[in-house]
Amino acid sequence: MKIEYPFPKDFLFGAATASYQVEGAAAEDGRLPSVWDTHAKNSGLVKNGDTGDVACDHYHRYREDIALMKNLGIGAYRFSCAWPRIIPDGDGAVNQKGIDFYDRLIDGLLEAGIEPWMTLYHWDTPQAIEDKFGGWRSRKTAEAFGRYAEVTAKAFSDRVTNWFTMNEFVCFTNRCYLDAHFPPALSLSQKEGFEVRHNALLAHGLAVQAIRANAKKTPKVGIAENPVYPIPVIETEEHIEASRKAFRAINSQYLTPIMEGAYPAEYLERMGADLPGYNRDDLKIIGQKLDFLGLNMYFPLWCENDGKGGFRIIPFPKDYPKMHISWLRYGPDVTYWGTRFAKELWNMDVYITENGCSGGDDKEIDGQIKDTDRLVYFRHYLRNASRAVQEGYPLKGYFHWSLMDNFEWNEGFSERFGLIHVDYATQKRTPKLSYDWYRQVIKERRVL
Ligand code: GBH
Repeated sequence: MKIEYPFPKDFLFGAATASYQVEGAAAEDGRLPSVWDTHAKNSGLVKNGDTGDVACDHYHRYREDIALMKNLGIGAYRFSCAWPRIIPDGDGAVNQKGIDFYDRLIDGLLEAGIEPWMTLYHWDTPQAIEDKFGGWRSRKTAEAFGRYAEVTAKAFSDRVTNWFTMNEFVCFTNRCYLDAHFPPALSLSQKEGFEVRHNALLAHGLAVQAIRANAKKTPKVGIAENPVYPIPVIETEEHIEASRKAFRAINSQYLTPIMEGAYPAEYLERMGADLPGYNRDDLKIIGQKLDFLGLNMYFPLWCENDGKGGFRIIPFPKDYPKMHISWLRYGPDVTYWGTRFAKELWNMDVYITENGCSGGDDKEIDGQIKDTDRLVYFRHYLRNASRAVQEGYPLKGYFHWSLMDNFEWNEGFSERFGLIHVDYATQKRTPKLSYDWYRQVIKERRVL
């Protein structure tokens, strides 16, 4: 029997980027600094002092990038809109030139037959919002975000149908205000951490409302979240059930309240005396039913039944296989189990909004990077995505992270996640072997 890993005709293949990571043009056409501009310049936490000032210069080279997308054959491009371009000081005047850029980008995509899938927020909060309100420490930031969502919906919803409010809650809440890792790199108290997360969740909910209230065509609204993925060590009912339970429990700070409109009791208990007062009515806004669930999938945690009705996460052994970037453990089954648990727990349609890896990208033959490391990763994560579809789980699409090499946050330009190589000195784009592979996969609609 020949084993195939097919995808149906309506399965959406795409690729993703984010504003601060690719656009550059940081001080152009009225854009004011975001917290990431400030962090890159002043914190000392970004490798080699790299910044997103120029990045891939996508702001000017988007036409060339769209041509590369078209040649790749993707049906959709997931990109993010920069809040500091649209409302540079966060809650004041709208900057028409910022809107004009996304108008050009969206029109260019549509001309090329590529659907624009817009993320409203991929971590680039206007610096003014941090300065005026204390960023996500304040409810005012959530309100300002709601207004920003209204402005973007009014501007783009005649052509954009599919929206993501936020990208990866943990990366702009806990990582920023508790772990001193991303801007503003603070180590606040647990109590303040809860408030930060609550305001961020509320901002998501207000944005969902704003998009639905202002869209010119019926929109589809979701998030692009990066939950933790416990997956069963052995595919037996006892370990599957333990892993499903773990998936809901471990993600109780973000995904579970968004899906269920309530903070799970275990989470509130764990907060104990650190639990601040909060407005319970907000949970109705936070938990509005979404049209789909976007999940960024990179690595799983291996999980087993602990024999006492609970679960146990198994730490990674010392030499567990990983990709180039230190945290990226290899675990291709995550695309299957992430989809399956989202369906079983919450009955949601799923899009994989990010999946990919950085590579050494050090083998070049005849002018092309032969990224067989990325290729083996990609092939096996996609096979598991195909398995989910074939078993009837509602996985509707896949976006590869990333279309091209870009500014990898605190790692600067030292980690390359692209299907397309970018020479930052010349801005020359060169498709890697994995780009050719994905192109063929999309053409044949099966994993090759
Ligand atoms: C995504 O982040 C981002 O959306 C995207 O912008 C980024 O470029 C891409 O993936 C690649 O990183 O706690 O030490 O085990 C992924 C964010 C970073 C979240 C690693 C989990 C685990 C680090 N992930 N993090 S650790």
